[in-house]
Amino acid sequence: MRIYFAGSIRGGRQDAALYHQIIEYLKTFGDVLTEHIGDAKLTQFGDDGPADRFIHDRDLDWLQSADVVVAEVTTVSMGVGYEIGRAVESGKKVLCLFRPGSGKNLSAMVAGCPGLELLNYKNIQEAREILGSYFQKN
Ligand code: 6K6
Repeated sequence: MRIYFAGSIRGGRQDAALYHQIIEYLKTFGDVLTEHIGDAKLTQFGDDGPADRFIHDRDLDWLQSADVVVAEVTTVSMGVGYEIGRAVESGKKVLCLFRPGSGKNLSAMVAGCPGLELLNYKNIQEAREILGSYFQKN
Protein backbone atom coordinates (compact mmCIF):
# COMPACT_ATOMS: atom_id res chain seq x y z
CA MET A 1 0.00 0.00 0.00
CA ARG A 2 1.47 3.34 -1.06
CA ILE A 3 0.27 6.15 1.18
CA TYR A 4 0.65 9.86 0.39
CA PHE A 5 0.34 11.91 3.58
CA ALA A 6 -0.45 15.61 3.12
CA GLY A 7 0.01 18.21 5.85
CA SER A 8 0.74 21.90 6.08
CA ILE A 9 4.24 23.26 5.48
CA ARG A 10 4.13 26.92 4.41
CA GLY A 11 0.59 27.11 5.80
CA GLY A 12 2.12 26.74 9.28
CA ARG A 13 3.91 24.00 11.22
CA GLN A 14 1.97 24.06 14.51
CA ASP A 15 0.71 20.48 13.93
CA ALA A 16 4.06 19.04 12.82
CA ALA A 17 4.40 16.79 15.91
CA LEU A 18 0.92 15.39 15.30
CA TYR A 19 1.77 14.75 11.62
CA HIS A 20 4.79 12.78 12.82
CA GLN A 21 2.61 10.61 15.08
CA ILE A 22 0.06 10.03 12.30
CA ILE A 23 2.83 9.11 9.85
CA GLU A 24 4.37 6.65 12.33
CA TYR A 25 0.98 4.92 12.58
CA LEU A 26 0.40 5.03 8.81
CA LYS A 27 3.71 3.19 8.38
CA THR A 28 2.06 0.12 9.95
CA PHE A 29 -0.27 -0.04 6.90
CA GLY A 30 2.17 0.59 4.07
CA ASP A 31 4.88 2.83 2.62
CA VAL A 32 4.46 6.51 3.45
CA LEU A 33 5.86 8.45 0.48
CA THR A 34 5.99 11.81 2.30
CA GLU A 35 7.56 11.02 5.66
CA HIS A 36 9.33 14.42 5.67
CA ILE A 37 5.99 16.20 6.37
CA GLY A 38 6.36 15.13 10.01
CA ASP A 39 9.98 16.25 10.32
CA ALA A 40 10.28 18.83 13.11
CA LYS A 41 13.30 20.35 11.31
CA LEU A 42 11.09 21.28 8.32
CA THR A 43 9.89 24.82 9.04
CA GLN A 44 7.43 26.95 7.08
CA PHE A 45 10.27 29.34 6.25
CA GLY A 46 12.96 26.97 4.97
CA ASP A 47 13.79 27.95 1.41
CA ASP A 48 17.21 26.33 1.14
CA GLY A 49 15.80 23.07 -0.22
CA PRO A 50 14.89 22.15 -3.77
CA ALA A 51 13.22 24.67 -6.09
CA ASP A 52 9.44 24.98 -6.02
CA ARG A 53 9.08 23.47 -9.50
CA PHE A 54 11.07 20.42 -8.40
CA ILE A 55 8.94 20.01 -5.26
CA HIS A 56 5.70 20.36 -7.23
CA ASP A 57 6.65 17.84 -9.92
CA ARG A 58 8.18 15.32 -7.50
CA ASP A 59 5.23 15.48 -5.10
CA LEU A 60 2.69 15.12 -7.92
CA ASP A 61 4.56 12.07 -9.23
CA TRP A 62 4.36 10.54 -5.73
CA LEU A 63 0.70 11.51 -5.44
CA GLN A 64 -0.15 9.91 -8.78
CA SER A 65 1.64 6.72 -7.74
CA ALA A 66 -0.18 6.48 -4.39
CA ASP A 67 -3.02 4.08 -3.59
CA VAL A 68 -4.48 6.44 -1.03
CA VAL A 69 -4.05 10.06 0.08
CA VAL A 70 -4.43 10.88 3.77
CA ALA A 71 -4.61 14.62 4.44
CA GLU A 72 -4.59 16.35 7.83
CA VAL A 73 -6.62 19.46 7.00
CA THR A 74 -6.88 21.33 10.34
CA THR A 75 -4.06 23.80 9.64
CA VAL A 76 -5.13 25.66 6.54
CA SER A 77 -2.69 25.00 3.70
CA MET A 78 -3.03 25.95 0.07
CA GLY A 79 -0.69 23.10 -0.91
CA VAL A 80 -2.76 20.49 0.94
CA GLY A 81 -5.95 21.82 -0.66
CA TYR A 82 -4.29 21.65 -4.09
CA GLU A 83 -3.11 18.08 -3.48
CA ILE A 84 -6.60 17.01 -2.38
CA GLY A 85 -8.11 18.52 -5.53
CA ARG A 86 -5.58 16.81 -7.79
CA ALA A 87 -6.09 13.48 -5.98
CA VAL A 88 -9.89 13.63 -6.23
CA GLU A 89 -9.65 14.57 -9.90
CA SER A 90 -7.42 11.53 -10.48
CA GLY A 91 -9.93 9.21 -8.82
CA LYS A 92 -7.68 8.47 -5.83
CA LYS A 93 -9.06 7.39 -2.49
CA VAL A 94 -8.78 10.45 -0.23
CA LEU A 95 -9.22 10.49 3.53
CA CYS A 96 -9.23 13.90 5.25
CA LEU A 97 -8.76 14.24 9.00
CA PHE A 98 -10.01 17.37 10.78
CA ARG A 99 -10.05 18.51 14.43
CA PRO A 100 -13.28 20.54 14.95
CA GLY A 101 -12.19 21.64 18.45
CA SER A 102 -9.15 23.42 17.00
CA GLY A 103 -10.98 26.70 16.38
CA LYS A 104 -10.16 26.43 12.68
CA ASN A 105 -12.79 26.46 9.93
CA LEU A 106 -12.68 23.83 7.24
CA SER A 107 -13.28 25.04 3.68
CA ALA A 108 -16.61 24.03 2.14
CA MET A 109 -14.59 22.88 -0.89
CA VAL A 110 -13.19 20.06 1.25
CA ALA A 111 -16.10 19.59 3.67
CA GLY A 112 -18.55 19.48 0.76
CA CYS A 113 -16.54 17.39 -1.68
CA PRO A 114 -18.30 14.09 -2.50
CA GLY A 115 -15.08 12.55 -3.83
CA LEU A 116 -13.43 12.22 -0.45
CA GLU A 117 -14.02 10.85 3.02
CA LEU A 118 -13.87 13.39 5.85
CA LEU A 119 -13.54 12.22 9.44
CA ASN A 120 -13.36 14.37 12.57
CA TYR A 121 -11.10 13.52 15.47
CA LYS A 122 -9.86 14.99 18.74
CA ASN A 123 -6.44 13.52 19.37
CA ILE A 124 -3.90 10.99 18.16
CA GLN A 125 -5.71 8.10 19.87
CA GLU A 126 -8.87 8.87 17.90
CA ALA A 127 -6.86 9.36 14.72
CA ARG A 128 -5.36 5.89 15.17
CA GLU A 129 -8.82 4.35 15.65
CA ILE A 130 -10.13 6.09 12.52
CA LEU A 131 -7.12 5.05 10.46
CA GLY A 132 -7.28 1.47 11.78
CA SER A 133 -10.85 0.97 10.64
CA TYR A 134 -10.26 2.88 7.38
CA PHE A 135 -7.37 0.62 6.35
CA GLN A 136 -9.30 -2.47 7.37
CA LYS A 137 -12.01 -1.49 4.84
CA ASN A 138 -9.77 -0.09 2.08
C1 6K6 B 1 10.10 23.70 2.92
C2 6K6 B 1 10.02 24.75 3.81
C3 6K6 B 1 9.31 25.74 3.24
O1 6K6 B 1 8.89 25.32 2.00
C4 6K6 B 1 9.38 24.09 1.82
C5 6K6 B 1 9.13 23.34 0.59
N1 6K6 B 1 9.19 21.94 0.74
C6 6K6 B 1 8.26 21.02 0.45
N2 6K6 B 1 8.73 19.77 0.47
C7 6K6 B 1 7.88 18.76 0.27
N3 6K6 B 1 6.55 18.88 0.03
C8 6K6 B 1 6.04 20.11 -0.01
C9 6K6 B 1 6.87 21.24 0.18
N4 6K6 B 1 6.11 22.33 0.08
C10 6K6 B 1 4.83 21.90 -0.14
N5 6K6 B 1 4.79 20.57 -0.19
C11 6K6 B 1 3.57 19.72 -0.36
O2 6K6 B 1 2.44 20.57 -0.22
C12 6K6 B 1 3.46 18.67 0.71
O3 6K6 B 1 3.16 17.42 0.13
C13 6K6 B 1 2.36 19.11 1.66
O4 6K6 B 1 1.32 18.13 1.80
C14 6K6 B 1 1.79 20.38 1.05
C15 6K6 B 1 2.04 21.58 1.94
O5 6K6 B 1 1.68 22.76 1.26
P1 6K6 B 1 1.96 24.23 1.91
O6 6K6 B 1 1.18 25.15 1.02
O7 6K6 B 1 1.42 24.20 3.32
O8 6K6 B 1 3.45 24.43 1.85
